Amino acid sequence: MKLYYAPGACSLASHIALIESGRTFDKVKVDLGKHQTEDGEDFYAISPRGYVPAIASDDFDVLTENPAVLAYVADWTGAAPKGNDHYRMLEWLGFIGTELHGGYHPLFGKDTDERQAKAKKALADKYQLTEKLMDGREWLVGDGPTVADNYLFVTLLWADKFGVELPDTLKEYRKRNLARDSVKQAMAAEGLG
Ligand SMILES: N[C@@H](CCC(=O)N[C@@H](CS)C(=O)NCC(=O)O)C(=O)O
Repeated sequence: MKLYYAPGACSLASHIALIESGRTFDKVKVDLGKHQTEDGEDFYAISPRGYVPAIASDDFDVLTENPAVLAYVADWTGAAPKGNDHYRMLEWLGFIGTELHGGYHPLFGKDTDERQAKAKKALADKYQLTEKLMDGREWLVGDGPTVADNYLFVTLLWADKFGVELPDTLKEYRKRNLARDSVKQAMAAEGLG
């Protein structure tokens, strides 16, 4: 079982979940600029999509796309939401992937100042919506963290990095996540401070 990741990228959400699963796994760092693994392999030859997260396991030569990878690993943690909560989790994964993660693309790459300012404002609005949808709850689904929280949390690290305005409740939520053992371990393993 292998996780292809880049430090601080969205693959951190899967990394956290893998630690929680208690399973043994190898991690392979990918240079996203060169699309090359740390062993010098062409990452496109491993995963034609060329992005992380990607997982190789007994079940899949390669499995990609955050919602699929996260739902797959969630099943290993023994704490994956069941019944209606399962669909709530998928709903959140869709929202985080498209509305939040997707909103960062102008900030990740080179873009004009104007477009980047517009992206930050749009993201700030989406985080206001996130706060409203959370409706005062500590976690996105049920009583504890799920893979959807891992993914939202990673985007909140990016919010900090790029100066996206956040509601206070999400700053608290980010702190709550930073206090989780699995989050601390994954961040330390990725060399994040
Ligand atoms: N649609 C993919 C997007 C994943 C993605 O954007 N990964 C970024 C890191 S957060 C990446 O690997 N970018 C490098 C690239 O696209 O070449 C998913 O949801 O998993």
